[in-house]
Amino acid sequence: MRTAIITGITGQDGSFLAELLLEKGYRVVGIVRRHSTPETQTKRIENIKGNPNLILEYGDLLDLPSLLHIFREYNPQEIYNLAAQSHVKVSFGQPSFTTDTITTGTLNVLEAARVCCPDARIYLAGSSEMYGNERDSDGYRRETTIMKPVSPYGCAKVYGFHLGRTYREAYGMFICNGILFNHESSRRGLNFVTNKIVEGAIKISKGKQEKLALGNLNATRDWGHARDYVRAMWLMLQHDKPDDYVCATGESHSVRELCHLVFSKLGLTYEEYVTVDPKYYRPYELDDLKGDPSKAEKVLNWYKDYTFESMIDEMITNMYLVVKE
Ligand code: NAP
Ligand code: G4F
Repeated sequence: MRTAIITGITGQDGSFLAELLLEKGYRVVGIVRRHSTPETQTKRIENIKGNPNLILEYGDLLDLPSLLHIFREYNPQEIYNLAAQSHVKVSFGQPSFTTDTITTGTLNVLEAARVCCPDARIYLAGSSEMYGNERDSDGYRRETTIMKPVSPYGCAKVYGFHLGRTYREAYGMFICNGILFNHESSRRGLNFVTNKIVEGAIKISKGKQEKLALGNLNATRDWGHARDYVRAMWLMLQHDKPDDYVCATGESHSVRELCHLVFSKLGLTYEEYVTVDPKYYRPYELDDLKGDPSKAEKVLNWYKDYTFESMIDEMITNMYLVVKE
């Protein structure tokens, strides 16, 4: 039985990845940090918590001894480092914590692996936020596009990316950087724009909320489904050579288009309900994002089950059940 360790298992991606690996017959060890409300912390993995092949261990990316103990005890074949303070706007308000979890956190994971399980294959969660507003002349970002981030979060992710590349070359470790564009689902935190719009529109349609305040409506993003993107993480670690890959849909939509789509599916006109509040603006915005996933499709045979619209449909259906009449 292969063993995989997941940091960030209680997050959106960690929960989908754990499901995928359990289905594939792995023993999954999830690292969970200490919370004062453990009863709500594991909400996203409730459906798999009874699985005998799932083990949860307390640990924190900023606590190197905790990683050393867990890596030594379980001697994993694969490690997926997904833990992070992952909210871009929050990273302007909490730049130190964000930077520490992503930079020192990644360093700790790589060092713990180098000491305890140097042959483990490692996935590092890079982000399209690393590019900032740089893009190729055709508007797409690829593995070769310059990185010039515009947020503390993006800057820290660039460090993690280069650290992964450096450990791969310096120590011959099997390390892959995923450069993932935005990916969403019903498990997305409600302070990210997709689920915030879906929840707001449904509450308005049920008479529970009057208005929805958002920030920049003109920004565009390349939005895919998290279930498709965790499959790409796994595929990267199954390939015979470690490398870096962009995961994206190749399509982008503005926040305004997203509002139109969600509200119109509920029979509403978004202009009547959406207001703009500058408190949701970022000090420095990444205006538009579109990625070219050709390399992952060609080399890893990565495919996507969801379209933008089928993902939004699923999010609306699931949220509709959660928001009480
Ligand atoms: P998420 O839902 O915010 O989950 C983050 C996870 O990290 C949570 O489990 C959180 O634990 C954990 N965590 C935070 N700080 C930690 C620490 N110091 N030690 C241990 N665990 C810690 O994020 P996600 O959307 O699943 O994203 C997964 C990874 O992919 C992140 O690194 C993110 O930056 C990156 N990424 C995401 C996207 C996207 O569109 N989703 C795109 C590109 C890259 P709690 O549950 O206890 O808070
Ligand atoms: O949903 P968002 O907060 O996601 P963002 O900033 O693109 O970051 C996500 O994707 C990255 C990959 O590119 C990940 F690395 C990162 O961890 C995270 O998962 O914002 C999307 C867009 C932005 O342009 C933002 O300015 O929506 C705009 N927006 C407009 N109104 C809003 C709001 N964003 C949020 N969160 N809340 C609003 O009210």
